[in-house]
Amino acid sequence: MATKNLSEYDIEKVPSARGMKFGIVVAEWNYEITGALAEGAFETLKKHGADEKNIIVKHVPGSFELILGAQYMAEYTDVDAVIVLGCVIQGETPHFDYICAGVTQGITDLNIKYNKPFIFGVLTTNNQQQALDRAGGRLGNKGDEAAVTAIKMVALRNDIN
Ligand code: RBF
Repeated sequence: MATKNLSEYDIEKVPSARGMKFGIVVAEWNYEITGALAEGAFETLKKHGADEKNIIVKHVPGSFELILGAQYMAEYTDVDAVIVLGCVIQGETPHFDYICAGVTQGITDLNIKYNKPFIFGVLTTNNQQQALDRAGGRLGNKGDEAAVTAIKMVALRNDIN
């Protein structure tokens, strides 16, 4: 598992997010964690120039529903990128492998289907402490990292297009 601080990045290498539109889909399961991821993502997008009114935040029950929630976002809004945020903790579920595999493949497929960035901000950890560490704790916030990734991918599209 990565041990780098997820909130540390080279600020010089992050393009401006001015004018970009983002969707954030947040799983309610383990909300203590996913709410913190969402806050991190939202604040990081704003920090880099995104307008609050260009960030749509929607919630789904669990990580498994992130796939369809993200598809709705792409289908029914004009966002440039979708960030999905969830937290699956191994100790709490025998479903762990199934949920993780389903979400990973589902989100991967959406990138190709829509030719649009769907950013994978799902923590898959062995226990709650590891998740807390990555949701604004000792190892930063995966939401921050997901937001920076979304900005970079939209900028890449704008650059090539
Ligand atoms: N959703 C999560 O986002 N994280 C979890 O750790 C998680 N654990 C689950 C454990 C069990 C036993 C079940 C049945 C569901 C779990 N889910 C979890 C919810 C799942 O993503 C989905 O919302 C439900 O399975 C839909 O009924």
